[in-house]
Amino acid sequence: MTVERTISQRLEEDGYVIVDGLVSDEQLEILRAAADRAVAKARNDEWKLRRVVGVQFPPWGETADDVWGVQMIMHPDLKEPEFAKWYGSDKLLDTVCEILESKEEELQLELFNMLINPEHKDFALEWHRDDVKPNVDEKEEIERLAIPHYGTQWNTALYDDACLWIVPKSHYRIRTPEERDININDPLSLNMPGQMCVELKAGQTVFYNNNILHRAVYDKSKKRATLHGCMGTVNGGPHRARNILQHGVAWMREERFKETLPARLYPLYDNLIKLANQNEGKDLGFSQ
Ligand SMILES: O=C(O)CCC(=O)C(=O)O
Ligand SMILES: [Fe+2]
Repeated sequence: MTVERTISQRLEEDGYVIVDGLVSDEQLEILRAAADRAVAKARNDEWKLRRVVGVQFPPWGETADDVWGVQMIMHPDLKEPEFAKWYGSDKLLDTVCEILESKEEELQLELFNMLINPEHKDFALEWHRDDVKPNVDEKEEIERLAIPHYGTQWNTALYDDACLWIVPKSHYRIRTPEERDININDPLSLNMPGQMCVELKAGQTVFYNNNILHRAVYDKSKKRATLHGCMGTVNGGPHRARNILQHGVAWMREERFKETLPARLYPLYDNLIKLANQNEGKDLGFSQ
């Protein structure tokens, strides 16, 4: 008899896990409408916090011919409170607690963005791990991969999405010589050994370890609106602080942001503000 693995076991062992049912049919319609409005603002320059086509990592800068993501979708100036409502929804919070094996009072509100298809030009991200640069030596690679995350990251597709490619089970091990060579010398390769496309149906979520070897391919003709978020725990300390605070969370300190949140998120919000206060003025090594 085979024993079903839990979602946290699957995430731990495979580096990713696909979960159904975190968005109800009703929420899907509401979020799609909010996404359309937010995407229009990002494309027509009304919303400047966005990922710019041609640039893989932040800073993305102020000007854009085309965009592949809308940043900070809970920001009150975007005026789309449904995003925060869903970020604080029961099923999502229950699942995050299960994945992190944490009590809810230990969770911390973090980032919430949206990944979209470019309008004018296909775009692709190179093979990467979010928190380890390609050219590090084996010693540094193993050290960085061993740092616990104290958090989880996910993509929730509002439309069918086949943009993300991963190498399953690559999240804790150093790269093989072939992977390393592709990662450094041919990072847009479509032939990474063991690669797998993460195919999501509308409404499905993939939680993934962001140090898994991954890349993404964006087709301008295929509509994408995929919610891209993360939550951490208060045990993450400076490591988590570096990941989150480098994105600029000053706007989150404002009372008018807290007022848009569902009550279940208040303790998570307070944990984020505590983290920001504890790390104020510290050099967290954002430039790595
Ligand atoms: O588009 C995606 O699903 C992945 C994005 C990504 O890897 C990143 O932003 O670092
Ligand atoms: Fe990434």
